[in-house]
Amino acid sequence: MTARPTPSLVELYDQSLVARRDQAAVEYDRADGGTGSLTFGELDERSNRLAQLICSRGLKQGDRLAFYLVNRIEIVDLWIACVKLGVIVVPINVLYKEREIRHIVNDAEPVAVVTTAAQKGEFPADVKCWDIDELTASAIGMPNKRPRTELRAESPAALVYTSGTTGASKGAVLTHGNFAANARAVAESWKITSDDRYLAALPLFHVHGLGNGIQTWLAVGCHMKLVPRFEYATAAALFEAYKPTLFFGVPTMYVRLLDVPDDRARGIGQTARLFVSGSAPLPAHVHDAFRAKYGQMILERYGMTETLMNAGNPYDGERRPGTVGLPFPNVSIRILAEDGREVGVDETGEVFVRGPNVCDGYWRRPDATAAAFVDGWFRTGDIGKCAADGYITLEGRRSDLIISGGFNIYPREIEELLLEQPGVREATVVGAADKLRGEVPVAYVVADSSLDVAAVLAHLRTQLASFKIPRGIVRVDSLPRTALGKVQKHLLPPPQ
Ligand code: MCA
Ligand code: AMP
Repeated sequence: MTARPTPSLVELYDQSLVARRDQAAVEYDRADGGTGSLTFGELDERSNRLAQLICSRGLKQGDRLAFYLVNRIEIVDLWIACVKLGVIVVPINVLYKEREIRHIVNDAEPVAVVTTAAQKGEFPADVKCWDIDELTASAIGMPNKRPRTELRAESPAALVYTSGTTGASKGAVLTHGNFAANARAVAESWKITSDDRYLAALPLFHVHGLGNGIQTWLAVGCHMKLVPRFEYATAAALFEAYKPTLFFGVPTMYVRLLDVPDDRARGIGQTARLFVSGSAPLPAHVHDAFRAKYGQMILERYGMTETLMNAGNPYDGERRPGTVGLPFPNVSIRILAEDGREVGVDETGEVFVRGPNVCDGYWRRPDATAAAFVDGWFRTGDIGKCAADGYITLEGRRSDLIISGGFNIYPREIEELLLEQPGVREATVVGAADKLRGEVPVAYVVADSSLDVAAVLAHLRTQLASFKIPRGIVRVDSLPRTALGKVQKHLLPPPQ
């Protein structure tokens, strides 16, 4: 399998859209409260019609089209239609507010952002929005004809915004080849076949849900149940009703699933085949508690927006809690010391990655792209070590990135907003440990006595996605700094 050349995504999807056209492909929640279902052939046809519509609106290969939507089947139609056209998809986190959206829209310059009529209000007035319901209704009248596009493994498929090891958010250019290579490696590593039933609860605007979930489903032609989002109050009932064999989640979801009563958890564990965790560290005690309750060892893996999947615990071998396992098929990993020397066994250094999964670089940012690669190896900014038997353990990051519920938070973005507030003289934001979300942001400020904390938080709520809002604003007399003026975040008092 590994020797096969990497195809474009259209070739990969045809193993399902064409070869399995009469098979049930997906079940989803309809707007009227009912359940919808489609075969692979119907998905092929819907995406052909939508592609014709997008084309008739003037988009051509290489143009960008963004979406800002909670999970729904039309994102799948849109994705496949854009893939067939060579149009580059720009997913936007649906929790983002106008300021965060504006940055992505200004940078990616999409022809339009596909959203709902209700959510249009989140957008700057000058951004062209297309209503997804109107788009879907108009597509019905278009011909069921595949667009003719010359696609190769190098053709860009998506621009996914992430901050890498530095501050401002940049678009990682992910190609057809990146997604296809990753889908094959995921399917091979986790033995995913057309017999599987995949429960898709991860948001489709991030590569965990979009890259691993959607691509692997379309590559192998298994069945998928797509839900708007992971709701822990109804999660157990959802598992019992659908009986998935396969579930991909972030650690917060697994912490939530520990609340399910033992007898129900045991039943869910018996019908499932594989639970995968990633996007943030899975605490070893959650791994152990999940095993005791569900009778299933969670498979933890390590990925990144820019590189899709890098490493994972083995399907058949030992799934070692606290580690991210071994490099994925065709992916090479090395760990380097500050001076560029390869470290020895169990020695800590920065993780570098190379392989067909690694993106081409950042959209219109040759400087950031050059800084991200060293001799052809992508620098992840993650700090880790490798045991004698090859298992990799992540120990931290070079940047002060905070990951909360699997969503990334860059302290600098919040710090800059805090410094604009009247009365704030200095500000820093750190990640405080949180049992459920892994980490949550907490701000420390040096401020005048006039500071109105409630007003500051209310202002931040208008500017930032909910997961970025500090859980507390701690007033301090001064921030601990090095002789060079850099804040020593580890010396701050713990939040109360
Ligand atoms: C949360 N909210 C959402 C979603 N998640 N809204 C729409 N879609 C979502 N997926 C909103 C809720 O409506 C609520 O809004 C607020 O966020 C908090 O929700 P709550 O249920 O209380 O939160 P939770 O119990 O902490 O659960 C959140 C979650 C969510 C379901 C675990 O954090 C999540 O979906 N995380 C996945 C992130 C992800 O896919 N990361 C992958 C990045 P309000 O506040 O307005 O009431 S890619 C990556 O990292 C690399 C490649 C890798 O390795 O995979
Ligand atoms: P993102 O840029 O949003 O894709 O986030 C990627 C980052 O998430 C990686 O660089 C890691 O720091 C972190 N990450 C992903 N998977 C894991 C994991 N299993 N354990 C620890 N950190 C992880």
